[in-house]
Amino acid sequence: MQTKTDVKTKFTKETYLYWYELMLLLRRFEEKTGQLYGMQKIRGFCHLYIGQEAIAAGCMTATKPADKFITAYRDHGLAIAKGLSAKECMAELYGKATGCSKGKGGSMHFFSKEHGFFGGHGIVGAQIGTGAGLAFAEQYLGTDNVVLCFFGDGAARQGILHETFNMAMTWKLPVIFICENNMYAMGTSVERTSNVLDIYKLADAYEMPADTVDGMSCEAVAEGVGRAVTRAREKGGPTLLEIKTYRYRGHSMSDPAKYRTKEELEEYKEKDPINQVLKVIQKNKWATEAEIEAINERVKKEVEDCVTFAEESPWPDDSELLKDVYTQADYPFIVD
Ligand SMILES: Cc1ncc(C[n+]2csc(CCOP(=O)(O)OP(=O)(O)O)c2C)c(N)n1
Ligand SMILES: [Mg+2]
Repeated sequence: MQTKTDVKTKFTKETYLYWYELMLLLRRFEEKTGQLYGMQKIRGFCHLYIGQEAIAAGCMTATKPADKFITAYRDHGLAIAKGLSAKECMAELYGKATGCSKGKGGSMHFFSKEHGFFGGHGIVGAQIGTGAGLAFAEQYLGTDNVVLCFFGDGAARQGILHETFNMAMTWKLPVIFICENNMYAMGTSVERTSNVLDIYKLADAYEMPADTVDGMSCEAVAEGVGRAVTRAREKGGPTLLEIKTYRYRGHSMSDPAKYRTKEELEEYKEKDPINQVLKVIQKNKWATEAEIEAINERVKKEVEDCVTFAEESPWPDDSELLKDVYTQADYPFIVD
């Protein structure tokens, strides 16, 4: 039998409770998103993060609010983790004026400069170069902020990765490249896209430090990303982390996911990060069943409230159509 000491970890009770509530919110928000998509309340491209939540939770523990995140189109989880409200995110999914991108971005283009969340990008791999650019800005301005630049296993096969790795290492930019390897790019498995199956090894050609991380474990993510963040903050330059994860749902809302087996999916669900974190809380008696129920109810209400908010919000005004398409940048650039 496992004793109380066996389940002690180096993370605190508060961290586990934070992870539990955050991941539950991400899960319930997206389950609701899936339902609303089926009801045609939400339209257009939409990719769910369900199964990958431990990456968002662990990365939050490893960073500070002034650090920046940038990711691809599977962006709901990282955006909410970074501090965007469920309300402004749901409103964005509805295309309403109160959305985080004023209803003009939709699922793939969540954005909040205020929260240091720089998208939400639909072009596979494009954010790898932009992420290094954000890190260049931090270095140029002399801050100790770092950038977490997320991309998928499919994006790792794009040429921009190599040009960016080369410059990021040359200039020792404060960027952590995080490849969320969920084993598939749409319906194409990693094995079918390259001879190099260990994506972290792509860093070798640039002498960039690299590691693999268990993406179903918040602890492993917080520790692995934490080491890379410390290196970047101390001017040691970039790191490539290959975080091994799994998406429970299809690539997008129209994917029946026939390219993988039920057994493979079940294998990952057994390692579900929300259940893992809940077990640690329960074994350590860090919350009573009533307290856990209160968290569950709080999350349920937050999701209900964000749907009401989105439903009741106005559509963007016609005058918004051509706004925010281009912007005048100050020379050389300002990131405030
Ligand atoms: C440049 C470009 N090529 C192709 C596409 C079409 N596309 C959209 S998602 C995707 C798969 C990317 O998979 P991965 O990087 O593993 O991310 P995941 O969806 O697994 O999170 C592709 C090929 C695109 N959006 N952009
Ligand atoms: Mg993938």
